[in-house]
Formats: sequence, structure tokens, C-alpha cells
Amino acid sequence: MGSVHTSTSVITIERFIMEQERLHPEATGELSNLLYDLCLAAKIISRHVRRAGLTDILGAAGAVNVSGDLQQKLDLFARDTVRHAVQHTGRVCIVASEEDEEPMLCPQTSRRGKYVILYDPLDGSSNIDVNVSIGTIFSIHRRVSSPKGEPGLGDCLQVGKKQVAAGYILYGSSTMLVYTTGQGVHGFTLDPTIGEFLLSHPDIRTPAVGKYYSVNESNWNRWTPAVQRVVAAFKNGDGRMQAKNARYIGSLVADFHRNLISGGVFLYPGDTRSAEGKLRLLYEAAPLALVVEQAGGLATDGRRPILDLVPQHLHQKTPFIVGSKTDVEFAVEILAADGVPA
Ligand code: AHM
Ligand code: MG
Repeated sequence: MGSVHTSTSVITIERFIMEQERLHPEATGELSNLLYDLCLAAKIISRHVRRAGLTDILGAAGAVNVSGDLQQKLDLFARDTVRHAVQHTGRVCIVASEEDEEPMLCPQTSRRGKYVILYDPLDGSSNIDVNVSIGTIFSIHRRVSSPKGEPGLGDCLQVGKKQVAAGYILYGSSTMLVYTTGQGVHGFTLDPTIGEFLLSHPDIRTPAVGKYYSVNESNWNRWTPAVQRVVAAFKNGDGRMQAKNARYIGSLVADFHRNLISGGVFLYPGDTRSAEGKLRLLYEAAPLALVVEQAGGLATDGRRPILDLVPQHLHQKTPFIVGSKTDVEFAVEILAADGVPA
């Protein structure tokens, strides 16, 4: 008889991370603790996101300004929450976020640790006001500069395949944290009544062929003919590919997560307005690429794997095609036949 999971046999994220750490006798526990720090930030941001629609009502009672002007913007709140959760613990030396021009060194008062965090604090933030899912994306690298000197840009501009961990938090119909340390992808759902992330999606494997294609088709007229052919093939099917159903939320974490679980391909190609598309290599594409590859999928800029791209600057953008392996390979093949990047 299979084991029956009762409410007393749940696996908390803390237990899971600890058990994973035991598989690595050389581990110092610092990465595990850093992941707990991020869990705490996730819970604080989640609590805040869940109250977002109440800001105006509650603001009237608590703050001077009825319109909520004193209320910090949610994306900046998320940025500060992650930074505060990681920068004083001595596990991180430098932090870079999509919301800041430059990376921030951790204060010298605390010991500077051996990890680097890059993150998009609240992706899809244009969706907040209309109650659509949003997310936080994070990427963790090992420091490469000498511990005797100052950490710097070189610690942030590392190739994606060097990430030691990456993941995201999705503030959807429930709050989920999904991460990888290179040992598969694991998903946890926040039980708000006990304030714990519980293992709900162990060892996620994404289907080889997806049900969905996800792209902002209003950009059609700005795409290259090759990109148009890829999207037309996903939409209408062709000799090798069955037609897919369309799903596009316009919130990357939510679109990515749905496709990861159900199978699908997400595309944000370059276009005549922006040759590199819209999404950022370090804060969005690289971490999601590590997650998808660990789940059996692929991520590419149309020519090269995202995880092989060497960043030139912090806010660099990249065309992004990510999802089920066969679907991404199919897109790459069509684009390669044309000899032009996505
Ligand atoms: P943001 O970082 O300003 O929130 O923008 C990123 C978002 C992604 O979540 C989403 O995939 C994309 O923008 C949608 O863009 P578009 O509206 O052009 O389709
Ligand atoms: Mg973003």
C-alpha cells in the first residue's frame, strides 16, 4: 500500500533543504541558510501582495494620506525586502536587482559572504492593479572576486551555467516557491495559516512537447519572417508539429510556471523596436533557463543556449525562447534555417 500523506507528514521547505544539504558532505550550510533568507522575504512580500487591493481602504485608517501616497510602491517594497533579508547575514557580498542601476555591496559591518544575488523583485508589476499573478525571480552565483578585496561588477556578470541556484516565487492563486540548486526542480506552496512553504511539487519534469504557446502576438508586424514562421507553426501546426493552444498572461513568472507544469513554449523574441526583445538576461532569462533545463526543458536566444551567454552589462536584454524541449528545438531549427537570430 502506498504511503498516505496526512497533515502530520508534510515536508517543510526547511526540512527539504536540510535533507538536500546532507547529500553534499562538503556543504557548509551557507547556501541552505541563504535559501531560508529568501523564503522569509517571499513570505513578507506575499503577505504584502495579498493586501495590495486593500491599500486605499486601509491607508485611510492608518496613514495621513488617504490616497495611499505614503504607501511604498510594491515593487520597491519587494526590492528592499529581499535586500534586507540577505545583506546582513554574512552569506552574500553583493546584490543586484532589476530596480537598481548599479549593484549594491553588502555593508561592511557584517562579514561579506561568498554568494552573489541577482533578482527581479516583482516581475509583471503592471499586473498588480488588475489583480493578476506576479512573481519574484532570483539567481545565485558564487563570488569570483578575491575575498580580500571589494566585490564588484565581475561577480554579477557571470555566465548563466555558473549559477549555483535559481528560482522564483509566484504570487498566484496560491504563493509558490520553485527552486533548483542543480539537483532537479522542486516546488513548495505557502500554507498561509502556518506560514510555511510545504513541498507540493517534488522533482518537477516538464513535458517534452507542450500544449501551449505563449507570445505577445500584437508584436507580429515587428517580427522577422523567421519568427513569424515559428509562431505560425505553433499556432496552426505544420508537418512536424501539432497546433497548440495559446496562453499569454503577460506576467513572465506565471506564464513560465504554467508552461513548466503543463508543457509549453514561451517566446519573447527581438523585434524592430528592440532587437534584443524585452526581457533581461541576468534577472529573468538566466535563472528561468536554469530552472527549465533542470526540469528537462530548454532555453535559447534563438541561436545559443541562454546558459552559455556571457553578460556584457547588468541590464542586458536577450531574445528568450523557453519551455518544452521538442518545441524549443523546433523553433531553433526554423530560425537557424534562416540564419538570423530571434
Ligand atoms: P517588467 O519587468 O517591467 O514587469 O516587465 C516584464 C514583463 C514580463 O513579466 C512579461 O513576460 C513581459 O513583461 C510582457 O511584456 P509585453 O507586455 O510586451 O507582452
Ligand atoms: Mg521583470
